[in-house]
Amino acid sequence: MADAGMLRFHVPEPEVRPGGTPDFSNVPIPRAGSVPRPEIDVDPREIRDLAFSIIRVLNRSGEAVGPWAGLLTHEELLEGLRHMMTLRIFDARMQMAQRQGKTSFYMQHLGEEAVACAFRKALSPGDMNFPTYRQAGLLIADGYPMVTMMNQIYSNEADPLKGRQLPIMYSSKEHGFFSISGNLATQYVQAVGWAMASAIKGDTRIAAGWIGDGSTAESDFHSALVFASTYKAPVVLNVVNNQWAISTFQGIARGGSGTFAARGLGFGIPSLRVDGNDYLAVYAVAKWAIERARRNLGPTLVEYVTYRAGAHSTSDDPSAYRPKAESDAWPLGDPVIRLKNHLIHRGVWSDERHAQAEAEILDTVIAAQKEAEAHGTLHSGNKPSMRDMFEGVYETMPPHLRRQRQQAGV
Ligand SMILES: Cc1ncc(C[n+]2csc(CCOP(=O)(O)OP(=O)(O)O)c2C)c(N)n1
Ligand SMILES: [Mg+2]
Repeated sequence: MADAGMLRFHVPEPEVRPGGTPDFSNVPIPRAGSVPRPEIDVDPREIRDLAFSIIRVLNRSGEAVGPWAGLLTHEELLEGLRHMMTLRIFDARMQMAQRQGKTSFYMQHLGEEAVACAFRKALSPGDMNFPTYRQAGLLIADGYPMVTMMNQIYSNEADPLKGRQLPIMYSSKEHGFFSISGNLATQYVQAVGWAMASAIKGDTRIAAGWIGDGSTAESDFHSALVFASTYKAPVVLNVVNNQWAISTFQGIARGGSGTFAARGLGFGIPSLRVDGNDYLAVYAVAKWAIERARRNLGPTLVEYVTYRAGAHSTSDDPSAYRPKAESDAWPLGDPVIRLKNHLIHRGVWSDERHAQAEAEILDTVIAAQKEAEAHGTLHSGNKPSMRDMFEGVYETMPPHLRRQRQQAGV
């Protein structure tokens, strides 16, 4: 008999809870090199499979294989490795600074370094990112000064944003890093709008929108896809699937669609999944998508399959919702170790040189930290003026703000 009677709805459940044994055996991982590389001007209907696969270049022996390999020189890869190592060490120092009370808040990128670092290398100067809080790699890989990032984190007198933004919500027009909005998914509509404006102006600059797996549940994600697909906006739509949205596993936002990339298919947007822990694969797919945008072939949706190895933020404790060793079981490994092994395999790197580079980078980060702390931290040193609170929003300050500023005596 049919199941009549009381209605039910379905709440997806993660496979494993804290105390359980991590298990990713249900995550299909295609062989490196096995996914074809379509022509840039391919008809999106011919590559629907790519929304359900994972493009990978680095295999388990550290070799770069398949049609997406071969785009970067040794020097470029060594630079990429240095960017990821810098971001990781920067994160470790700032995480510690938060524990020491020098800032109220910090967010790490542990395990996800390849995504933003490699993407940045595929962009051209003038292109604009609309990032979330987990893409500081875009700045590091573009040579943005670490001292300036730290000044922002400390909200000190040299903070270019004058203490008006949450720590880690950087902003740099020159480095193609649009001011971060804490309201997730707004980045998507803004990126599509900026891209359309660039086209309306007859410019050559493209935009990149950034979103996490969890935030794809926001309606802004879907609205952005409507506009991007209808108007063929010159934009790359990045979904960073790091498996978690704070304590919520990715199965909730993904629902029944199979993959996040598959969300793009209903809009006719070419949608690719890529190994987010593979610097070479991320770069190759980013290059492909960016070239499509630049050649007026429209938007591309890219899902980066990765894993958030650290806590969501300094306010989070992942042991409350996932097994402690889950990140060790993640089948796509660690992006820094994988690129390191590849470079060793190519004969241009070694464990000794890696250890030496780590020590050098740590020295550089500590020197930047000293310089930033000389300008002050959360509880020490000079602060931005209270007057700054009233500036920078309106071209002409409205009377009610002028009154408040007078009342504050600044
Ligand atoms: C619109 C909106 N809703 C809720 C939040 C609160 N919030 C901050 S981070 C976060 C989780 C986001 O997860 P995901 O999109 O997967 O990004 P990740 O942190 O994993 O990079 C939530 C719900 C927010 N900042 N904005
Ligand atoms: Mg996430």
